[in-house]
Amino acid sequence: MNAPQQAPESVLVFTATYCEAGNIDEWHSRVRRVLPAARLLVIDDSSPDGTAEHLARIAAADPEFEYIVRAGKLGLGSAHRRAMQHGWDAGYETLVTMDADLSHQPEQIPRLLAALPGHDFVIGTRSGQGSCDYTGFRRLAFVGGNSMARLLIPTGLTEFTTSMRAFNRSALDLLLTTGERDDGYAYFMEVVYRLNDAGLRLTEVPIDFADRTRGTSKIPRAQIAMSAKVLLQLTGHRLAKKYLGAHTSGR
Ligand SMILES: Nc1nc2c(ncn2[C@@H]2O[C@H](COP(=O)(O)OP(=O)(O)O)[C@@H](O)[C@H]2O)c(=O)[nH]1
Ligand SMILES: [Mg+2]
Repeated sequence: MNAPQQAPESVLVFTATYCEAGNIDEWHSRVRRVLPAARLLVIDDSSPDGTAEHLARIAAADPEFEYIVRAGKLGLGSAHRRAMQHGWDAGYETLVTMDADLSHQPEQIPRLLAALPGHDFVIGTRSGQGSCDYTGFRRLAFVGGNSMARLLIPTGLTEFTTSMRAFNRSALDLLLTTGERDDGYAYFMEVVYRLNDAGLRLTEVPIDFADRTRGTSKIPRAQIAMSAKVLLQLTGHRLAKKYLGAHTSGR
């Protein structure tokens, strides 16, 4: 596997947690093994399962680990936005984001870091050389959502929804001024759209996604319908810009 090409201290690795008491210790130790010197950040939304107690224990033992506990379940998109602001303000060159439930493998972070030089944004793709073990409805939503996004928002990417990503400061700067509106999958799709629309350099690397083995999904299924609506709105924005030269916010 390729080694990261940047100084490890310039990398901030972020994950959001909601009820990940069964996963967060393993997430931390596996990320730490891969990036011994990187700064790690977790934003927890007052998980009722005691995730924050695990975070406190990890922080006591690892000086390069920090966590924020927010007052309530404010949502995944807003946790990612907060991490972007945090990474920007603290001057990190690179922000890596991923899920905490070990669906994204910490051992594959170096693939994203290796692809970032020459790009502003890297996403892990579960298509092509990548993989995804979803079955049933989740598989349908994953294949359907990403296929629709590929068709309606041509970026050259095959993945729009997963949160395993790396951003440089140009990407963070752009996203901190655009303010995506939706949470969950729609938020993740819109981030890709905004970066592409602004002419930033996007690329992808294959990742292997394994559905969680501990805990349950926290993202309501209604989010899938919401994502379809947002996808159509973004398509409208793209087409208006292309054919009418409209200055529209896409909202
Ligand atoms: N802080 C925070 N984290 C969340 C929230 N919802 C989900 N997460 C975390 O976001 C990641 C992805 O959520 P998950 O439930 O696994 O979604 P799925 O993989 O699409 O089923 C996990 O690390 C969750 O703990 C939320 O409202 N707030
Ligand atoms: Mg998950």
